[in-house]
Amino acid sequence: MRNLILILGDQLSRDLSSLRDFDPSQDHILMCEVWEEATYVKHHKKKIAFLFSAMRHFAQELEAEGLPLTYTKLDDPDNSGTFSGEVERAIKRLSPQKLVVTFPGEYRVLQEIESWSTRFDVSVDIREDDRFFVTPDEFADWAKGRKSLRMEYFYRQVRQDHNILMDGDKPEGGKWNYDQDNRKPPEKEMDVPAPYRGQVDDITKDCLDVVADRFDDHFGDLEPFYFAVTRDQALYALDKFFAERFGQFGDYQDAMVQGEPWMFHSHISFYLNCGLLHPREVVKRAEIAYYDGDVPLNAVEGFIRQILGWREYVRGIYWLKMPDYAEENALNATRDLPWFFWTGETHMNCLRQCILETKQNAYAHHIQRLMVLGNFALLAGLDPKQVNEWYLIVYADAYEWVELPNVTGMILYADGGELASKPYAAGGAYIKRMSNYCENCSYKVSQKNGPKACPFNYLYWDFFLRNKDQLKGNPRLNNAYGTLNRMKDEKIEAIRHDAQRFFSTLDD
Ligand code: FAD
Ligand code: DLZ
Ligand code: SF4
Repeated sequence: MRNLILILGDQLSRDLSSLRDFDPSQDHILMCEVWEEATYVKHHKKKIAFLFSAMRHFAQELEAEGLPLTYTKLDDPDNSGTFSGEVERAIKRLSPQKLVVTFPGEYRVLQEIESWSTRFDVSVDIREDDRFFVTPDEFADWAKGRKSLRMEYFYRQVRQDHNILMDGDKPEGGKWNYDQDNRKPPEKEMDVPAPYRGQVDDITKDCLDVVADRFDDHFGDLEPFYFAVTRDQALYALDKFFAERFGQFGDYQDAMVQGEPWMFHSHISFYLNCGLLHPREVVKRAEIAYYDGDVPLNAVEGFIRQILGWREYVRGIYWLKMPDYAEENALNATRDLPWFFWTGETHMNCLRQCILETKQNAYAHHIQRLMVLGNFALLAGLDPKQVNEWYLIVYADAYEWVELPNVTGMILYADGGELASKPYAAGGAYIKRMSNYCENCSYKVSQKNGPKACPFNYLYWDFFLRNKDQLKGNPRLNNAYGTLNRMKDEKIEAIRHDAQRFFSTLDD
């Protein structure tokens, strides 16, 4: 046999680089559900069911095309439980000349793959994952010699290089970034369209049964299950976004409404990240919708910035900085993750809503992840390792390449400012402006101190006090430290006292 092609669970694309020269007469595909991948962190039940079902559907499509394939299910009696074990079994059985795999999404998996040529005495061909616009080497070239690696400059470069949303050599509309127009607070009454709801077929039903049986102790609600699990379904979900939500995506990108977990977001990260949708096609279609006059510029620019900018940028940072990036803890944060991150049992209504929605859907939209959950993790000084593990577990779109920079860099400032120019810290006023959570909270957002005050209000200042030595030199924090310097001693004492009281209840 010529090539054995290993397709990982987040590589479910027919035009994957490892499949490009596939010859059914001499090549063979291997896909496997393995215990180690499902448990190295205890992924949300819905995430496992989603990925197993998407993998099984993809394998079925390849087989229907006549491609020879071995698929190991989780409960196959001979399943070794690891990628290495399954590759070894397949090599023994098929004696391939070469093992081919597309570059994986996690450093941990890359290391494992790189060990196979010596372990199994086989040549291993690791191919570029060209589903991304920018390769890790191209990102490293861009980063070389730069004092700071800001997303905005990277994004402009990629737009130019790929001629996306450009008017000649100028950005469409004259500005690179319409972020200022992406911050409308929610209206009192909002008509949010219903999200995509897929049907559970027999394949998905089997996966739900496996997860219910084997992963009962994992976090999250398994049912109702409604994710797309095939490319056709994912394309339909994308169409639905373009038709029903895209027009308002720009305005309400940062808005949060109690009982509306999906808002005007696209809900395609799960599909992009596992390969059912391709970033290039999504960006192209968004651009066409704008030039057809279907959506305003602030919507299309905001959407494309997330995919072409942030998504590519965090992947670049990940591969540039690993493995050290996973160990970063610039602010020496050591507090344990409070138990309510798993139960939602807190009186802070914003946190409760975001955690319970995460539990139900394996999804929360960006501003919930960043400005509610992330903001709390930052202000409370939670241990980066534990926070990273939580985010990797709970979201169906989470793989380390995208999760780690968002957590370590964007929310925790644990990389000391390599990704974000200042910590994304905010008091309760921000959450009040951008949501209606405060209306149903037992804390008072207008109160700054005391047992009834919104904890974000005093935790905000306590954070800057606690981290003064590391942060005071940052020019973007001059206002915050200026205010602190002018603060009366009694006020500082009250902040510290409230924070201590709050933390003592957390530590209980
Ligand atoms: P939309 O709001 O509709 O955005 C469109 C697409 O842009 C997304 O599908 C996603 O592919 C991309 N995107 C947007 N923001 C980012 C970003 N910051 N980084 C990378 N891609 C982005 N995204 C993940 O895909 N996996 C993760 O594990 C993940 N962890 C996150 C952790 C934290 C702390 C934060 C603040 C953000 C995280 N994100 C992650 C980014 C973002 O929150 C999600 O991509 C987004 O909420 C997915 O929902 P959506 O598809 O409706 O996105
Ligand atoms: C996330 C995940 C899970 C839960 N299970 C599997 C699996 O059984 N088999 C598989 O091939 N991939 C799985 N994945 C996705 C992998 O963790 C992912 O491919 C690697 O982390 C590389 O990004
Ligand atoms: Fe959250 Fe504070 Fe508002 Fe309560 S008052 S919902 S804790 S921001």
